[in-house]
Amino acid sequence: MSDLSPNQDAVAAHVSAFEAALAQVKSSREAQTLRDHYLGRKNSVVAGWMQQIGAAPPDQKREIGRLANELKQAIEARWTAYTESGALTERPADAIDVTLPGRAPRLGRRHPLTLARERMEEIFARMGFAIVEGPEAEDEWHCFDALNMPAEHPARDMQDTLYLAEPIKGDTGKDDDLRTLLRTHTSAVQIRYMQAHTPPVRIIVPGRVYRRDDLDLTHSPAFGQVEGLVVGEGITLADLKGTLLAFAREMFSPTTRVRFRASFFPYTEPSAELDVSCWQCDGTGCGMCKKTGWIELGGCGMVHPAVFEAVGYDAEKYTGFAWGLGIERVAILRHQVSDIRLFYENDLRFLEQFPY
Ligand code: FA5
Repeated sequence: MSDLSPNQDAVAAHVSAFEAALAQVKSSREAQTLRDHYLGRKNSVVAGWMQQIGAAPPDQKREIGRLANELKQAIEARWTAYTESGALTERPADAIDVTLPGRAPRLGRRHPLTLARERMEEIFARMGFAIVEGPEAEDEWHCFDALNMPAEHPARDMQDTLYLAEPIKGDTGKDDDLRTLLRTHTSAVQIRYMQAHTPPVRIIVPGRVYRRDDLDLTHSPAFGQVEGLVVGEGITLADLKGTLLAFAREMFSPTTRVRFRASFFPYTEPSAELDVSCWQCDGTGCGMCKKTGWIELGGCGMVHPAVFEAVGYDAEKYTGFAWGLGIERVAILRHQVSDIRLFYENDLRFLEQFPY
């Protein structure tokens, strides 16, 4: 259309072609291109007509100039009307539409094992226990020797314990030839704490421990424990039982009963397994407690004098008790979870069932 030579009909034809094309454009970029085709400084319809003024015979120069101006003003007027109509302020495809309802962010929540650990911490903290932590990569002296488990003790066997290929030196306070392992229980921290503090001691030690156990319904090679240790003058087995009974009643139900079953740990004497009455059947026997009426929670006992000797405490003067409870075990029982593996699979359908 730019080849129409300047005359009154050509002005009208250009203007209506411009209007028709403008009605069809689909983006601001297309509209701009169309405008430039008519009004651009170079190679546009109007610029082409202006150029013809120079080459035209003198008597036509004026008329061509007038027509070019008329065309320019007509196109400009329509362009101005178009831009002022708001048609150009289209939204880019990826723009945020602030008028849409908001997308609610998914709230995170604490893991059921975290909830169980925090609940245990809270109950013992209220009883006056301090919360202490220790290293997961531990040396064999703190994990075994000092706990009255000599070199030939079966727990030190490669079957049970995960040893690091290279020992971590310098942190043992002992012989640097000691092997480093992933601690098999939180009892190692008892030793570290007693080495650094004099009695009275009243601590709990929550933490992760590692064993060469297979993953099954109730076992995992990595799991959590909450250790407890109380040392002072005149501490008795009755204190141990009272403490764990108070804990169990807070954790599970106000009518929960506890019982001690004779057991063996090299670092406690006497030693016991702590059972709590099944709160689903209240001791009459059900699937949860395997018809026994009782559920095992962990090990405990009175601190062995050999342990006090290892840390330099006077075993004649002080007595104490200790325990180690499995965190997964507590969570399984509290929430009636059928399979420990559910805790590790991160399936939101499972995790979202727990109150946070
Ligand atoms: C101990 O680890 C002792 N150190 C506890 C102790 C501390 C006794 C202080 C006396 C004084 P045991 O190996 O039984 O004991 O483990 C304690 C608890 O950890 C078990 O009752 C169980 O709840 C949990 N547990 C043990 N092995 C696993 C495992 N593979 N997966 C999940 N939980 C486990």
